Amino acid sequence: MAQFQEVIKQSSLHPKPAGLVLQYGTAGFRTNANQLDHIMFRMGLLATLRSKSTKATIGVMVTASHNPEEDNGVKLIDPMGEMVTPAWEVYATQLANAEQDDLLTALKDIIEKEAINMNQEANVFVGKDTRCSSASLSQAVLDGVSSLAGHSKDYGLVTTPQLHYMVCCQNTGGKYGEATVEGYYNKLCQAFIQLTKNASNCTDDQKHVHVDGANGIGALKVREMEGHLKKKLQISLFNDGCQGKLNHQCGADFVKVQQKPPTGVKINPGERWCSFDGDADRIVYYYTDSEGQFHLLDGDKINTYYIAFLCGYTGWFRLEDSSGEKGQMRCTKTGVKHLHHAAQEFDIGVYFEANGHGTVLFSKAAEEKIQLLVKNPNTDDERKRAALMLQNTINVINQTVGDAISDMLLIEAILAIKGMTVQQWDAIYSDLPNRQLKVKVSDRRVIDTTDAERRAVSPAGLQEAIDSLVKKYRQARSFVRPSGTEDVVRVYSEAETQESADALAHEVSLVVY
Ligand code: 16G
Ligand code: ZN
Repeated sequence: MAQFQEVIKQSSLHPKPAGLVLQYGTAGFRTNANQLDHIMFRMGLLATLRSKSTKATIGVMVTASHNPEEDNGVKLIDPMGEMVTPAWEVYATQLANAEQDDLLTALKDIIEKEAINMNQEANVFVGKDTRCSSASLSQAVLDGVSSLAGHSKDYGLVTTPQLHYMVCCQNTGGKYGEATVEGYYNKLCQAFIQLTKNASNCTDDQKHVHVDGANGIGALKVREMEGHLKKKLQISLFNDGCQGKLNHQCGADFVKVQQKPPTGVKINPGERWCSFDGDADRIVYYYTDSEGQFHLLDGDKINTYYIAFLCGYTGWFRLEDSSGEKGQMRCTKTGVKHLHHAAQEFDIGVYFEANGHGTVLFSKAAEEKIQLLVKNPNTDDERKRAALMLQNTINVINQTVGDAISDMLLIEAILAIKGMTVQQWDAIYSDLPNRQLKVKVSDRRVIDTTDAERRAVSPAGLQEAIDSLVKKYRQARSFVRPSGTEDVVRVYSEAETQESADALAHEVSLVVY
């Protein structure tokens, strides 16, 4: 068929190394950049098929997030800006691993299974992070799209959440916003400025945040955005990519896992700091106290802070689930797609991973209710104020996915509105001391878990062994699970003291090994 001639021709320029097998993991393909050219080309093909199948624009983001500079990766974005649906993750793996001569068969297999009309138009948005390898790899994606006669728009350097946002804007006919980076800044920054009008007597210190950009795309985009904030927020940017290496000794993952500030920055007591990861979809906050002690505010602290803030206003609208309950907690497996899915079931769903990835989702019904109250001339002042507060919160938040820039703006706005310091936010509750370790094993897939990855069901005896170790310590818990992004097993432990948490993590890692 003529339509596949171009695929054959182009794919020979992006050949697959024979025998190489890669999996579409928790957040797409991710490995050393020099193994990814054929994967990128093929994800261009797959995104084109997905676009034809959904009759909507699909996104392809070239990034390896918090991984080292040498790595790269790719994630597919579905029409509403969410992560691609699991059935298509399976296709992604099949297409990626088909040997060169079997590529057309694999492609046709998907076309047949999904009954795709190949005459349907296809549109694909492509974005990339600042890695050296991203330029040629995103070109490979574009080649894949064009070889199936799909249309593409190359957004160039954008954060992952920005690309999610563009896809959602495009597919909602502009209702979510304008599908441009400028439109993104305007929407978020205007909402931030509106929100902070509710902050009385904000001091200069309160308006000042220090950002560790992980030497990545987030740093670039914060610089671009700054002017839109009209001096309502002062940002001191560190690790802006001019000198340092991406994610090296800096960034949200480093700070969260090491529980210490980025290397080489001086944090004065009282200063408020945050770190982004390499594609700016995660954020963590921190500060040091007058004794020089480091304090981390991770995804859990952000989550609870958002909930406390929102609860202050939602009471006015009777936003509750059908069972009549005001609030509910759910746990899911690791990975944004699982959390996002669970949060969609609520009028207002707030989700975060401890690593700093999270956002707030508002149901259509909740948004409409809030809008009605804002517009209704009979709404009394107090209600109107609350409704406006929620409306601006909706506009500052990137509902498609966790977004370091958007989360930073909302956190900064809440701190300003509440007149709170980062220390006061931190004091809302205390975390138990905890430790995360990774363990190299010969085959991590032998570990299978249940109960949102909190209990191991195989290998036999593992959970019992963990249980008996946990019993040795006070206020202790420990979980193990295979990583979805690295060839390791993750061990988490917490206990009454740091020494106990460390010892427990160590002992559990010996059992896993
Ligand atoms: C990916 C996920 C993140 C998850 C992490 C776990 C997305 C966008 N990102 O980075 O949510 O926490 O994987 O990795 O889904 P791990 O299984 O190696 O700990
Ligand atoms: Zn990331």
